[in-house]
Amino acid sequence: MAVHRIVLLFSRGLLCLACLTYACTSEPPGSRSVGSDVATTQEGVPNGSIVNDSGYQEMSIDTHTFVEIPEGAFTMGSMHGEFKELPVHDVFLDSYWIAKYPVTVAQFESFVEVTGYVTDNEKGEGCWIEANGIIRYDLDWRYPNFDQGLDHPVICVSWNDAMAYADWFSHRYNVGASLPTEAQWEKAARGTDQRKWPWGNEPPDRTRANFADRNYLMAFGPDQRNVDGTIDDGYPQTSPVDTYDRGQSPYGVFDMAGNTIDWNYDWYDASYYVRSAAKNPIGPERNPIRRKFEIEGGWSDNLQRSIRGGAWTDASGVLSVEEGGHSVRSDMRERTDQYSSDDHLGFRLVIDRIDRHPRYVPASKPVNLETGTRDGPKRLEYYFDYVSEIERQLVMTWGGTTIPLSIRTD
Ligand SMILES: [Ca+2]
Ligand SMILES: [Ca+2]
Repeated sequence: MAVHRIVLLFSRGLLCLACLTYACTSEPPGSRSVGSDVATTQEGVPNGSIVNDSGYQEMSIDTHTFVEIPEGAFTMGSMHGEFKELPVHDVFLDSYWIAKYPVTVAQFESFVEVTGYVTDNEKGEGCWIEANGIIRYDLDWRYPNFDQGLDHPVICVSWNDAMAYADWFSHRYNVGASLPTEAQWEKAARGTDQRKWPWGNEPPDRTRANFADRNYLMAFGPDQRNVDGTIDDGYPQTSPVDTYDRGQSPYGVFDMAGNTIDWNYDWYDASYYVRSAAKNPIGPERNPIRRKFEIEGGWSDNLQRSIRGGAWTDASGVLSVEEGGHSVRSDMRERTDQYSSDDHLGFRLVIDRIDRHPRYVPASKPVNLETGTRDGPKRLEYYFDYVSEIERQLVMTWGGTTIPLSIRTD
């Protein structure tokens, strides 16, 4: 039995525990109870933690490193992006610990070796391969159409897969791990001063982030995502998670801009900021909109989850609306069906004390909304047209005009 480094606690001054082996996993997944073997310093800081170069507490759980984001308010959303980033609003968050890096190929491989876990991709959902603009059913996280080092972020994993990893991690180390809420993610990325990118307001350069740069352009040619061919960030696809030292967030968190876009916990709702809770928001209870897919007939649950931070396939974020939401700006919001997998979509963990919504499992697996290629078939075109219609109406509503939605929201 392997011995692991000391674990953990929940918040400075709160409960803490030294957990040395696999054997301390008797609590159910997601448990917030960590026992009474408190292992803190006089100040309540967990033993084994350090102060990182940015001045924030950092602790290790096995191969995972977490940074403490102190409690307090920050300003979420932006005036320089798309309408779904509005309104700009203040949010108060309790302290939480967010992973310093995305989950790597090596870490996911360990999880699969121990559990035998099979991803949604491998169960038949396939993985979206951006360069080809197509779902591939013969590729998975082990080989997503290009070589990845073990220290690269794992990709071709769904939201369900990411939550399964979080459950396993929670059980194994007796902590309450999950995916970050949108608010937790955004605060960890941009801090409290409304900066556009984790490092500040200077546009991304070769030392800050991995995005669609000259290498991407040479490998795949121009596409609709505004490739910046003047910058060489060193990578046409994913990069090691600790590559961009100068791209760290104010808290010392890596890869919040680019490399892989991160799954967030929240159901995606373009208008959520209008009604978001002021403290510890966790997203809508359910995605409020059910969509009608005439081609399939009947109704399908909307299973879109929020994704944040942009990827190696995305624009630098210097542009605003023209980038279509696909950029590495820290306030950018995007979404993907929780069953789908992409070759530029990964995840990182968070540890907190916030109760989340009950896990939702659809009664029957809805149609795969993104089956097909970028140019067809018809179903995919219809899907994107439909989302655009929703968003256009929201803009008009916010502009002071009440527009009856043509969508049903039963
Ligand atoms: Ca790149
Ligand atoms: Ca990222």
